Amino acid sequence: MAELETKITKAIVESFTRDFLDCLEVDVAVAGAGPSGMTAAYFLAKEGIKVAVFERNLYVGGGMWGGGMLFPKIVVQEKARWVLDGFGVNLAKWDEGYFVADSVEVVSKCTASTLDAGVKVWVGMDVEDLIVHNDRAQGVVLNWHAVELAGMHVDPLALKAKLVIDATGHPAELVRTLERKIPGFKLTEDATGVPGERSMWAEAGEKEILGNTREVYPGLLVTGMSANAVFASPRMGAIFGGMFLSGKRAAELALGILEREKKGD
Ligand code: 48F
Repeated sequence: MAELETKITKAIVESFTRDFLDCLEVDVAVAGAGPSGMTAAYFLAKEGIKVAVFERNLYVGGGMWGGGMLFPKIVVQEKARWVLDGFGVNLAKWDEGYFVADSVEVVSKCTASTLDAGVKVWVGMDVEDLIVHNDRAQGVVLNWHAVELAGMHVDPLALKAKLVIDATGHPAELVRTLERKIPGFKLTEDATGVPGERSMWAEAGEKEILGNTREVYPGLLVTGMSANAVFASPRMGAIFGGMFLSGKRAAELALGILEREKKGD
């Protein structure tokens, strides 16, 4: 009696538990499944790095679905084209140096490539804090987004990561959490806190984002709009090349750090 029902339940609970336990120790934990976080995860996994992405929504893609003002189109510039080509996205030439893609296709193919590269993506989970020991990020603190929304008092769970990437977009949530919790937290010598992104200037925002993609605290890197928010660079609106290139840059930086730590430097 009721055998199929319990079989389904067992399949879900056991496979979830197995996968979650497998993620208790990862090389890199990424908060946010928008373009920058997914791209960072993709390039890391391609190098054999164990990566898990945590996304609070029940769907991935961040700000890509809505293109610009709900017109579901993604604009990228020539220098970022190779990333989308790598995901197998069809790009239509728009003007000299600019291309347009369908946002549903970009999200779907970017996600498929990332999963195929071996990244584990968790949805419905908030990264609500970091594990910080001895002035270094050591992992992420997780709770169900539904719990956060309901305002229920439920303690989180946590998992260990050698590096964490804040790809939470415009709010730069992980960096702001550190700012709130670590007395004297400073991004740079001359900065007193997290200033937030500046008003729109597409060209400057796209130009500055790669330099802003950095390790901002031992063990914590920023990518995408989070990088521009923490270094007071402009937002750029619905052009996405910088997001993909910033994700790639974050992956390169993370690889370098992991490599140095492995050698014991
Ligand atoms: O916002 P989002 O797409 O960030 P991004 O990768 O790309 C920005 C562009 O979409 C666009 C733009 C283009 O020029 O400016 O806005 O920088 O993706 C961020 C994802 O992180 C999730 C959020 O739901 C979104 O899907 N997120 C935010 N905070 C958390 C989180 C958190 N604390 N835990 C888990 N997920």
